[in-house]
Amino acid sequence: MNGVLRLPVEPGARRLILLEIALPVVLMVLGIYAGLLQVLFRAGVIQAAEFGGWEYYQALTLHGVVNAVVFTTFFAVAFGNALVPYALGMTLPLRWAWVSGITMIVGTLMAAWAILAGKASVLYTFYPPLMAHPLFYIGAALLIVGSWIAFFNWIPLYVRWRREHPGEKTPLAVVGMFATFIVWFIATIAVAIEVLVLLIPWSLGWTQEVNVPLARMLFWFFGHPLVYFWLLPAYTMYYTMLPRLAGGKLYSDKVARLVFMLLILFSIPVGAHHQYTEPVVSSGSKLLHAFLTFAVALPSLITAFTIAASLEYGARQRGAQGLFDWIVKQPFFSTDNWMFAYLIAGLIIFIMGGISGIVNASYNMNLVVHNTSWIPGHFHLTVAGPVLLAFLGMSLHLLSTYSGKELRLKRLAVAVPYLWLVGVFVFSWGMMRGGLHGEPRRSNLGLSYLNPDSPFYHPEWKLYVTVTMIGGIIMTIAMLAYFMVFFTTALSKRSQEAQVTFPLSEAYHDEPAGALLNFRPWLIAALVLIVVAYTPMVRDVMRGTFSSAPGYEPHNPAPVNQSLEEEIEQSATP
Ligand code: HAS
Repeated sequence: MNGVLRLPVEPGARRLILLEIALPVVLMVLGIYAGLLQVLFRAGVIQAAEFGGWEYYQALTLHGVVNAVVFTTFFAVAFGNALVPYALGMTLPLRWAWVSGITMIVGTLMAAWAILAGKASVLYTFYPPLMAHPLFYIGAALLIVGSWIAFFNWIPLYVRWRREHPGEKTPLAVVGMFATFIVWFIATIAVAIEVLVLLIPWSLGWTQEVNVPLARMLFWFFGHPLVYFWLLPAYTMYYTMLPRLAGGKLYSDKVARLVFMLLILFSIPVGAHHQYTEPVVSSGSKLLHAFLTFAVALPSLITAFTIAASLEYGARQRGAQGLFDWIVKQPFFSTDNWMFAYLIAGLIIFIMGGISGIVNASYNMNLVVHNTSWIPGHFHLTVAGPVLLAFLGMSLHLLSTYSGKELRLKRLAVAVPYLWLVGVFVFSWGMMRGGLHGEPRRSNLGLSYLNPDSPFYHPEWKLYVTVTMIGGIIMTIAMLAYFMVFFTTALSKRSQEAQVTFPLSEAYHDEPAGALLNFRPWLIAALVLIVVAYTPMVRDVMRGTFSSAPGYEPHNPAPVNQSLEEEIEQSATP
């Protein structure tokens, strides 16, 4: 792209970033295959016994962990390792960057072994009393620690940049990536406590039981900000790159900074909206978290208008007239500008993802949809919408620039996001309609819902599970096309020197940003809000009367630890 700064890449940084992109893409081949099995099973095309040697929950765990946790975390670190030094005009300190990358890889391999060996079929939420092999938890902890090291490695760069550029605004790309990792760091402290204090000692047999409500509260303290950790790198691309790809400028740099700060403020204190149906959480806590959930939707609503204004400005620069001409004048199918397709398709999907999120957040409506297939419908319109497509697009950009290889099969590359868009809309329609008719989110009794022998036999869901399957097949085809583009490019000959370059946008006008220039007040306000929102939750959990449970494996229904059952039997014996 013309006028975009191109910088040479050190060989160490080049190898690291390519590794951090390629490893999760390779694992994703398994993750996508496991997703295809789910839709075929729901529609009754295959039975659970036909999961290619995997057990149902094992395949579902693989699908969620690889696609939603491993791919996203590696991507965010690789993207930050490339973007933060580039935007600051500095080079990445390599020693700690490698320590971070190796820690993440070792952790991922440990967790992958546990899942593939059938010793960690606990899904990506790893709720106790489902129990996994200790290596699964240790691997997850290492993945997190590795990502922290990457973040800590950028901080000295930023501090030096501030010293050398007094009075200048921090580049917006750096604000976006720091917001991502501030949210991630705070959120992962809770899950680190859950894993280190509750789950690892329990899975090693050092403790006999685990406090389930406490573990769930700690998980959701992490689990909701996790979704903004996924979303924020995509927002960084929308604000800092999409306006330029659309031929225009960012409509308001100040509003972009406000959005990032609001996401630091509101992303965390909302975990109870995943626990509306849990009796241990008081209605007061649920109400407070519900209000805060509506607050966290605000930065996304602001984003919708700011990005639309930037797109309109770009199209008018290229001659769009009248009220709606700017919509059709976007470079939807440009092969020179192929990343635009990934970002715009994700945004279109997110309109429906956002609406379904507001439904979930509303207590009364949540009671209708909770634990039904509506919820996977919602999250495929969010994490598998704007997030996945932005990450896929950027992974191709990083692959191409860091390897010095021209992107291959460009037309196919542009088709991928639109094919995915069609697939995910069809899939989510099936899942969400099915959910409204009571189709469960995840349950396995060995037989599909369309099998008359299944205790879950529901012929009226046939339409929904069939539509879901069609959507899932289209999504799989889109991913096969992506893998073709990725691997064909990776295996092609180098055509130029490796370089780092991003199409960073200019702002429409230079606005004073005041309190938005400094992270500190927002960070302090976020910590205060967390204390306000979580003090009553901790009190609720501590007051709960039924708190501990022995371990359980879904495909091995006898509790791993028999003590509670024995206790119940003994107390029943006269
Ligand atoms: Fe969510 C459950 C509420 C956003 C992911 N969510 C989940 C789960 C996941 C997930 C994975 O309140 C399941 C967890 C599990 O396993 O149990 N969610 C919300 C709300 C939002 C929201 C209020 N979710 C996300 C995002 C995710 C994500 C983002 C991933 C990245 N979610 C919930 C709730 C639950 C939940 C409850 C629990 C449900 C239950 O009972 O279990 C909001 O942040 C959404 C705000 C978004 C908007 C949309 C703005 C639109 C934009 C596009 C503009 C388009 C343009 C294009 C400009 C308001 C920015 C123009 C087009 C042209 C052609 C020019």
